[in-house]
Amino acid sequence: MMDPMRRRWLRVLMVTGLLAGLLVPVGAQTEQVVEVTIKDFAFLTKQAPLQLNVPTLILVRNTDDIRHDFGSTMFQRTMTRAESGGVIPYGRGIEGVYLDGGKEASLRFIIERPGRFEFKCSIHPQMKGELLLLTAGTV
Ligand SMILES: [Cu+2]
Repeated sequence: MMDPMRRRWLRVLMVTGLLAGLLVPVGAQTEQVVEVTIKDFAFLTKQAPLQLNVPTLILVRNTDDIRHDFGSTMFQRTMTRAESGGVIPYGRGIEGVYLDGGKEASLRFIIERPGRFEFKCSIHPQMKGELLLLTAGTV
């Protein structure tokens, strides 16, 4: 038989553990991933609405034969880690990444402020897209 004092402590520990689990923000452990495919001079996106203050990874895949660019003014005010063709710029003020035909690139950052997340290809001005952000009302 377990003495009541000890049982009570176990219970306290269990509850504390559960609470700790709940209090850890999801964003501290996971990344929200957005896949963007470039095909026939267009951006195709697959995503759930992006949450603010959660690490975000955008994976861009260029399936065309020619060079494109994935750029957004969002990166200019956000610390961003980009990776494309072995080049890994990091910091604020990154405009975007260039992708040669058949290549992939990734961008990691945290969206800290609400607003529209629009992106474009600077080489082909008709190529534009937008990512959905959760608005304050839906959080
Ligand atoms: Cu382009």
